[in-house]
Amino acid sequence: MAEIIVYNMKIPLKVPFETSFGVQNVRDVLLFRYSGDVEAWGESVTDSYPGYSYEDNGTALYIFRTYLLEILKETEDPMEFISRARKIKGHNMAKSAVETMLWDLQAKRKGKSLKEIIGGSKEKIDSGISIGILPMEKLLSMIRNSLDRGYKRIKLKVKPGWDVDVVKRVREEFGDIPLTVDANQAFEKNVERVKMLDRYELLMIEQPLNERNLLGHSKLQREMSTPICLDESIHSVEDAERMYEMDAGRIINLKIGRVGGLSESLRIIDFSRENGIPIWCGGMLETGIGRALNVIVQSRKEFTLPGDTSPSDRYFEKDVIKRPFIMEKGTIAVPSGNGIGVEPDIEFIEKSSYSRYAFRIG
Ligand code: OSB
Ligand code: MG
Repeated sequence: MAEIIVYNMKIPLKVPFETSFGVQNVRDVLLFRYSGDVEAWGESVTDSYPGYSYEDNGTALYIFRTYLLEILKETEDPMEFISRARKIKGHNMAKSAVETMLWDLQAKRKGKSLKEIIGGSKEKIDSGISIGILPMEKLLSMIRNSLDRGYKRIKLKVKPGWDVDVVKRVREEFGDIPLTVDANQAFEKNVERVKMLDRYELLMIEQPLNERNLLGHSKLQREMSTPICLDESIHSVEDAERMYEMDAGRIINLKIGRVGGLSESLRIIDFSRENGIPIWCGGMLETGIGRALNVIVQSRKEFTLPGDTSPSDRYFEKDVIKRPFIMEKGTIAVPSGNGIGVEPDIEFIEKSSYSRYAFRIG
């Protein structure tokens, strides 16, 4: 007998995370646990509010119990699962949570690390920090701290009215540090403001325009020398192909959940390598479970830029895994144990969850 247990739990963030689409003080976490011959885990990168994408924890749970559970009863092979799940439109984050749990399950049954299965070669990965919108003095002190702790790249969230002056001030204060900005689609009506950022030698400008506006990104890219990086626009390898053909972006932010799982992520990684497109791994304020997957995927040699992958204590007082991720000299060690290589603190998860659903599967 095996069962899937789904947990909802709220974990406070140490520092509020404000983006152009809202402020977040608490991470509303959605975890999937396979409990049978082995224990395996997946994290949905959705949250309680559909600000970054249309998916939220409610839709992810609904899609799981209504459609994905039936497919899971037919196959526990991650690639077979995700190919059968294609008939369900969208809901990539829900699919990814289940698919990645199955990758963990399969790797553990084979007694292998997921790193080995995906052909990862690095033992540690470079860490970058994504800092939300904060009052100026707090922002500057957080950047100072992050540089002191060894982060390899600083990313700032921007929105209209919190853009050029902020970047100018940060450049004045810190000189030529590796710096990027992320607009989360907010500049549709303020394209001129984005162009004004071109003189600050940013490594890239992430997602200035609406996720569906590839043409707009392409026009903007022609008028700027700073590379545009796409995040929300990329849901599949086909989207990456269109980005490349249209020159709508020159760098890819890969998020495993957003593209529907590890199988699709590997296709995007291959496409990036074959076409010389720099790729890096984004983050969604994951707990140690989703974080493990992000760290593992970055063990692939194609990831040449630091990701938005901070250690656990940048986000939470206590992570859901027994040995939280730590950073040393701006790097994080890649888990090499079986599966995703982290041990969830089940007692803590059980006691902290505000809801719990169990589904028997066989
Ligand atoms: O756009 O990259 C983004 C977090 C939540 C939603 C969207 C984004 C982010 C981040 C990543 O910037 C932060 C992190 O996980 O450290
Ligand atoms: Mg982003």
